[in-house]
Amino acid sequence: MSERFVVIDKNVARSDFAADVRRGLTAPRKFLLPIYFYDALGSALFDAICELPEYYPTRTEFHILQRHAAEIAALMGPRAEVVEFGAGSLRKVRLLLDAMQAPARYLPIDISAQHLAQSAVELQRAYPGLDVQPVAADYTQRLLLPAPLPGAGRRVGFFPGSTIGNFTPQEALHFFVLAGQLLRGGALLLGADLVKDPGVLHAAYNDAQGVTAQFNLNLLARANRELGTEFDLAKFWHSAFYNAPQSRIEMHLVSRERQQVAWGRDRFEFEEGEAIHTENSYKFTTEGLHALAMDAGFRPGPVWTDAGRLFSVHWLHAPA
Ligand code: AVJ
Repeated sequence: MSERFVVIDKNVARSDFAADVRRGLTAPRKFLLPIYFYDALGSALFDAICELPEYYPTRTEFHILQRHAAEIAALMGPRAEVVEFGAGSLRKVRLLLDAMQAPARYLPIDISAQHLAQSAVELQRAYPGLDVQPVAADYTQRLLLPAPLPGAGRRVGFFPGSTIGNFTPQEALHFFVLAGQLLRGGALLLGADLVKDPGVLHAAYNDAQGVTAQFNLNLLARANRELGTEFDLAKFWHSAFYNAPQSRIEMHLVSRERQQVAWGRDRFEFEEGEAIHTENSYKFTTEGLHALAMDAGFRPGPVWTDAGRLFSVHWLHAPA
């Protein structure tokens, strides 16, 4: 399968790194968007994060899915189609496909057609009988999916990894509204990281090997590579802390000194200690997550967690 088999959504938003960097670094409180973490190096660093002893979410979610795959597959029913939001978790969707009764189709949605084509080829090879139909689209915006196949069962959305934690509550609600429209009459299988001991959270985003710091600093390195900014990475440090009132980990890049960073003829000014906010990673309670989903018309179903209550996987019935 090559990229020409990817369905390209009409409105697939061209993300504009240069414009977003300019906007973020000229704002009164500087920020960069976490979507830009994931160039080739950033994606490799994220894969390394997932293997770290301190970073529990990936392996905990995997074990929850593994343990409850049969029950989840029963809820999905025969000939279901899986719509995955993002194309980054082939290992996780395989757990579902292996447990499902005659999965009809797999529709990964991702903004990167190239990334999609790659993972679709891999999955198609492993499941020759499965209809794999990648869709290049921005799932934070309204999009169109191919019509259900004749005789198909339920349409089930799959949004693992607690990627929903990168959204503000308002953006999360918006996501649920859009997903509800795509999954009408079906369901959403969602992974959400849980509120917990701040010490455990702190360790997960401040790993001893410094991989998370590299992942965060790669935003500046990427801007240097792709845009020609002149960030000196040694002059910024990785800061990650739990903001308890907002139930979120915040990541920042903090300037070690007063400095100017050149970008062509432009200069960005930093005070000593001034931060660029690079990510929020919201942590949820089951009640909080259900409240958001219900506001968008979803009806709560089973919730699965691990023994340590670190992570949760939710079955949410889509609006009829
Ligand atoms: C991919 C957004 C779920 O928030 O834990 C990992 C990204 N950032 N370490 C998360 C991330 C720092 C991750 N998500």
